[in-house]
Amino acid sequence: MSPTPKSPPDDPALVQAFEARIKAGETIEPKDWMPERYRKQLIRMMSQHAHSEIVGMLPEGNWITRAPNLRRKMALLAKVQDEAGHGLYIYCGTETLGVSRDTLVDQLHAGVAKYSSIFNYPTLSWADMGAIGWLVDGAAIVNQTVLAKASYGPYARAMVRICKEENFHKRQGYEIMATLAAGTPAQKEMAQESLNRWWWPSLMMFGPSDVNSPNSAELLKWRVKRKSNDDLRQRFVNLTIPQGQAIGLTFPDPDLKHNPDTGDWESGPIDWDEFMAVIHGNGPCNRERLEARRAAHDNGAWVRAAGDAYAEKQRSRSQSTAA
Ligand code: FAQ
Repeated sequence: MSPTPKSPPDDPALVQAFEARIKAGETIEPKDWMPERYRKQLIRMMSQHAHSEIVGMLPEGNWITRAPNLRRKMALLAKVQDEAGHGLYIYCGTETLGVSRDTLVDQLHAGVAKYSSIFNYPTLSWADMGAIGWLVDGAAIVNQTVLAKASYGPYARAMVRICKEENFHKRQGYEIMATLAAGTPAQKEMAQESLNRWWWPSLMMFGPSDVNSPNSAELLKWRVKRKSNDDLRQRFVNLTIPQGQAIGLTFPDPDLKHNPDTGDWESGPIDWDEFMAVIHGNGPCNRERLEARRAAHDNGAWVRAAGDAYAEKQRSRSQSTAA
């Protein structure tokens, strides 16, 4: 096999002009010149994000048929559909960088693309629908509100709309948790047990600590990221602890303490070995998630074939009317 051709090095004058635009707070659009490395970093990050939205449908989709009443079922169904929409916006945004959605989806199915660690944990109880909405969507909002100011226009614009929808998701989840926490002792216990399982993985969603985050420096320099992983994690902790306390739940962190000088809630150590295992394919549900995605793709082959046949029919019809 011949080696992949290397892109020519970027012209330093163009790089300088590009960085001046970033510094001036301008937005970069698909047809603008950009360094090859900027394009590659965006494809990496945006495609992982899109895959996360799509794989993220699985843990909650698992509970649609078991929702406790019609109102909950409708809300959960709508939420899971929203996540599919988010995946599609972000795949479209990634396509503006010159890579097709098919290529990205193939990378996911081949196990070479990452998606968020959080979706490799199982959903064991109804309370997990509350914990995911409250914590996972809550963490996504903290991260994505900042990405709505990212230097790449299509990504930033997708985030604005996505964040609006994530806000509903978060409230939907928090309401489930609040209802369970105010219910019978067994319901409250279900909510607490779910918080215990989801708390630490939610903190891991923000990525490795800043000292171990190889991509951050470049992404911060090019204003794709506007805040570091640790800063965003801290913001999420500060916002979330009072919300849990307000509904009478406790956090599974014996070292958690409020620092009156900084105003921060300080957490105990995160288990980075667990995080590494999960992002390298060895979390509790990695294999199951990928198998489910591959099966969904295979089972949808007839829909894609029907879409192609329809498009072909439309094309030949418009050609014959034009002739
Ligand atoms: N999981 O150098 P860094 C959602 C990887 S959407 C897996 O710090 P970076 C909505 C990272 O890719 C959730 N891998 O990386 C929803 C890199 O590996 P690579 C998704 C992770 O890019 C709710 C390596 O570790 N959101 O939840 C994770 O600067 C409910 C080194 O890390 C986004 O994707 C992780 N948690 O910062 C849907 C937001 N963390 O690529 C359904 C956009 C790190 O070099 C239901 N992404 N890695 O092989 C980002 O903001 C960033 O990419 C970070 C990582 C912050 C995730």
